[in-house]
Amino acid sequence: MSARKIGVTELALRDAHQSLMATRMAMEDMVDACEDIDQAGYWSVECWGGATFDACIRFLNEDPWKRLRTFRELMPNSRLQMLLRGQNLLGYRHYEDMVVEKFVEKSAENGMDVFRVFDALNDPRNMAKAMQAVKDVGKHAQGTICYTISPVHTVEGYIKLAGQLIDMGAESIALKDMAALLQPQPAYDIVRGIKETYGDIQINVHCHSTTGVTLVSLMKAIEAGADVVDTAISSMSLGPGHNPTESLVAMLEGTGYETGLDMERLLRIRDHFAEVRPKYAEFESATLVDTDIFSSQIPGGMLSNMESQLKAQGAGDRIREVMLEVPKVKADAGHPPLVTPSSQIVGTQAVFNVLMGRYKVMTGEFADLMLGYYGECLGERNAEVVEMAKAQAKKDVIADRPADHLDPEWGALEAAAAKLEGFDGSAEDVLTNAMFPGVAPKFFETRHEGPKNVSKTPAQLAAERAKASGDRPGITGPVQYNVKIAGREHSVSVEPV
Ligand code: PYR
Repeated sequence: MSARKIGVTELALRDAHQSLMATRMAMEDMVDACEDIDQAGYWSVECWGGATFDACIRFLNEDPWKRLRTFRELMPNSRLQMLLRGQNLLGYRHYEDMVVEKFVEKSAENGMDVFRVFDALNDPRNMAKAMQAVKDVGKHAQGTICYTISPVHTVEGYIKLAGQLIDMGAESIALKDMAALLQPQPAYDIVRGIKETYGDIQINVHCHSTTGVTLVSLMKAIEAGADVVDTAISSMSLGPGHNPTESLVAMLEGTGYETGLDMERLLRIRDHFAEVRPKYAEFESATLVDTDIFSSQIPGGMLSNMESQLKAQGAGDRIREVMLEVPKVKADAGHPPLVTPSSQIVGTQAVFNVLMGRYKVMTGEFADLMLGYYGECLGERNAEVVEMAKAQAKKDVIADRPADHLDPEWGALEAAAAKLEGFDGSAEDVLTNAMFPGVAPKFFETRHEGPKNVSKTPAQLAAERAKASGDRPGITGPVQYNVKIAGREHSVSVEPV
């Protein structure tokens, strides 16, 4: 009997560098790998969306729309895939429906094929418009289940959500595990349950690797019928990132499943990123494996955010207290999964609670979360905290779709962009400014200077570290040391690199 083909989505060009190196990878460090990626036989190549758009204009002086067009040109044979935050697009607030339609239309026009649409609260109403817009432009609409663990989240609940996404017209379902919480057995049960309930809908499984258990989860999901799994080439994998593509290929040998990926191409892609990754070392987290996440449920990116907020307040030593506060805040909010933007909203409120007393000061975003302005969570919200949110925000609770409270805004967004120096008159620029009004004006002004590469060679990093620690600069010849090993003196000479 021939092996069942398992599709693979390669993450190196988006989520891998978002998770490993704070989304800083410059386009020039990716282009040389594109031909091999295009020819390796992936089901899709995730290369856009999530935080990459923000990082392009905030840190890299790079036009994200141009990045997409370049990927399209360099990978003509591949399905290009993006992560879309439902009604939030690639920003952090809800946009009115016409803006959602424009964004999807322009993304498709610039080369996008597969839209993985998610909502941080798993509220289908926040995904419906984006999914419809994707279908309207004839592209692949992938509905997403964000996986979390809580007293209100069950296998049956996830299966029911899959049904709602299918009713919305999803061409495939993504099971998205952004915090590496998806253990092998629930991976099996959810995938099996969806297949048994709804027949042969395509299921894509996305796991991070931080807890160390999820390569096994991918195997169990495949045994349960998953069709496509997400991995990152080994030199861009593990830690807060994802499982290695080559390990998946090797794991499947002799199992009756195969990826059909071209190993020679994979090795070339691996070698390319093995050269690139060390240049971004200063952006990497030290975490390799962390099983505390099963209790704290704090994804890696969220932890580093909270650490920097605490440090800015001179309270860097209070991170443990904040980590204990996060699950309480999450429960008060009705157990939302922690993913952009709920992870930032819950994390920042946990920091405020620790520094100022529980809910003494609420962020506007947390009050909105408690009052329904981000949508509905599966769990009940803490009624006492809802009352505090009403009093602090001077707003009422809403129960209908949050975007229904927004007035048409495309005209105003066009007018706002038209006033900016460097605005190129395109709908793409209007969208860039709509999503990042605090960053886009400066980017439009400096765009003509071209992209910036913020990476550093290992030698540059070593020199900077030496300077910061007050080492003598300019050592050019060997340095002689006397070292004692097992009581005997040895003289060693160390050459600078
Ligand atoms: C993002 O929204 O950027 C994620 O990667 C979840």
